[in-house]
Amino acid sequence: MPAEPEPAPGAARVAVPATPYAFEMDPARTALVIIDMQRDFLYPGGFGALLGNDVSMLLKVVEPLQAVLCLARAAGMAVIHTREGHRPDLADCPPSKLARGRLDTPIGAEGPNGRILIRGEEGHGIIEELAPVEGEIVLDKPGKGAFFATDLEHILRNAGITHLVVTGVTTEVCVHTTVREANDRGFECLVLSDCVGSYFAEFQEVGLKMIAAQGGIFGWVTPSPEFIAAVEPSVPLSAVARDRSLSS
Ligand code: TIU
Repeated sequence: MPAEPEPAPGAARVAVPATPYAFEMDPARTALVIIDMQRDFLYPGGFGALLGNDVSMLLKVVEPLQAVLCLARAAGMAVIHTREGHRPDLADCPPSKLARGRLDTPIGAEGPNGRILIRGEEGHGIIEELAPVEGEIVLDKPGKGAFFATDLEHILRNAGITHLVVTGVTTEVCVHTTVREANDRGFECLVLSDCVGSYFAEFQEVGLKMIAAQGGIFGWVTPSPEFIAAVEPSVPLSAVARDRSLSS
């Protein structure tokens, strides 16, 4: 069995209280992954709404996720934003996905926020509240999982990332698919329960249970205040001072 990699010199090991037991992570080897916080899923007229969903269900994750993003930046964690979407010519969209749902306004059709789920369109963009900043990775993905047909695994391995804190939408679709893909590749995943959202209350509840059941079959689950309280002490004082001066 290869030995677990040692934490980088001076880096703190953090134990986040979680289900089914504490999630131990080193912020220097952990990435915050924010899945598909795009207008197409959160705003009226986008892909999520066209599928018949109540998009307001997802808005509740924005505020807790902003606090987590702020902390991850201060703690020096890698931040990865994903976007589900396709090339304007739809060459990367399987016919099965195009046909699914028998939509009047399918992927690629003109909607109120531009062409549905097409890269470069307004609706495809990440919402302002969680806009990526310089140095953060923005990963375009054609599927539900963030590892399928992307260079995510290569990026994570090159950066020495072993642990993922997974957030975004939707819990039982793109979040679940990504956590399952990550788990099979050996990444340890913590899902923040109030920072992932579903259009269906029952899927949210059961989706989270499925991750942490059976001793953590795919990963760990905890609410964001537990994560923030555990990671905050490892934030360098210089970053705290900078954040205070920015917010005053
Ligand atoms: N429809 C639905 O719940 N989700 C998606 O289509 N994509 C993501 O979850 N991002």
